[in-house]
Amino acid sequence: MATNKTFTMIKPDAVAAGNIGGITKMIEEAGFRITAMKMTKLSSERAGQFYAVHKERPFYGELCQYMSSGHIVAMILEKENAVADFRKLIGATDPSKAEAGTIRAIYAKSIEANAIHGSDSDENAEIEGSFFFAGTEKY
Ligand code: RTP
Ligand code: MG
Repeated sequence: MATNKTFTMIKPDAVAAGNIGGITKMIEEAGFRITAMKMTKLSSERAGQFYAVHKERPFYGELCQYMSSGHIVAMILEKENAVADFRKLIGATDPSKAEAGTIRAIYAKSIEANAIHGSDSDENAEIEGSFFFAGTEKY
């Protein structure tokens, strides 16, 4: 059954470019409610744990390096049909293929430095939210 929560992370390229405000504005205007929010940094090891599903992929090493290159902003979001609606709002992984008006079409720099993450299932939204937020931080 679909839940109403998803997890997102504004990636280092977008934080460094000063786009936290622009991106969170788009998220809120699309009807998502931010219920937990944290600015932090990932070590390369923790970035590797977060993206462990990609550990056999050729881009894994670079991805870990990139994701630990600067601050990120982690958020838990609520909305009906949150996971699917949020993936639609962020657009395709490769910004050159992302639909106009999506967050990646507007803010991503490349297929790797693509501004934002969005969970791909309800199960992963729960796992990823718990990766960053303790139970008492998730209201
Ligand atoms: P995400 O998990 O970050 O929301 O992105 P996604 O589902 O759209 O894409 P995924 O296939 O899960 O890839 C995770 C992240 O790895 C980087 N990537 N680099 N160099 C490359 O070919 C490549 N492909 C993927 C991106 O940062 C991508 O978002
Ligand atoms: Mg993914």
